[in-house]
Amino acid sequence: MKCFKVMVFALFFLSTFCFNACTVMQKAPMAPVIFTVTIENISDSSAIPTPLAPGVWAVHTSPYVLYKATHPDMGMGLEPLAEDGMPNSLYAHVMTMKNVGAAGIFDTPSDMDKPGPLMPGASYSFTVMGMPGDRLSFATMFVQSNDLFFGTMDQGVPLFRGETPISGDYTPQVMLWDAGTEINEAPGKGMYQAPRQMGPGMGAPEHGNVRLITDGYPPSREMIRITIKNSMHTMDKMTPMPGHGSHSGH
Ligand SMILES: [Ca+2]
Repeated sequence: MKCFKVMVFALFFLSTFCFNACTVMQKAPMAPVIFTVTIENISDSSAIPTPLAPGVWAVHTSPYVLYKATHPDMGMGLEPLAEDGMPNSLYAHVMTMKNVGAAGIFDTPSDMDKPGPLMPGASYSFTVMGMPGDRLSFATMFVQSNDLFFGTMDQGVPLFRGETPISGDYTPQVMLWDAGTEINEAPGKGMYQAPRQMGPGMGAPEHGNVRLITDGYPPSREMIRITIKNSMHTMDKMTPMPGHGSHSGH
């Protein structure tokens, strides 16, 4: 009788193991999903109409690749992006980070055929690929400022909920940040702000931290709109990425 019980237990164990093993073996690996990100400048009807500037995006696996709230600028190129709308330095540094799978520059407005600032009414658009666990970060200068930029929350926006890719309006997850590198003047009026200064890098140093900024500025949702749409295309259906300056580690 004891031997019979052992045999029953063994059969139960083996059948359970086999079921689980077969279940795992039958689960196909997930292919990367393509996301189209659109940044619309809707500031023309706000209290401070402003151009936006060419910016940087990154898809990454751990947070804080572009900046971290309450910490100083990491010295990787956020300052020229935030003060002068120059994204190349930040892009070059982000590309070298091990936890960044892909990065790029967005710089060509929807109504233009060459790179330039994003005027009110226009949009930047770019595509990224992501897998579960990936996050998206980007930053673009608020041009009528000394060192302000619109950017994702500092941890980045998770591109999946579980294994489901996100899609929709993600404006609430994009904020107005102060890079903490240059003293602020009144928006749209300062002589050291990009439209009026004599050259890049001008203005009084701030030696502050990257921080959210709200006082004296319209809500972000009145100035910028972010949509992220996924297409469940797999890599073998992928079309070439538009624009320049992107690489992929996936
Ligand atoms: Ca500042």
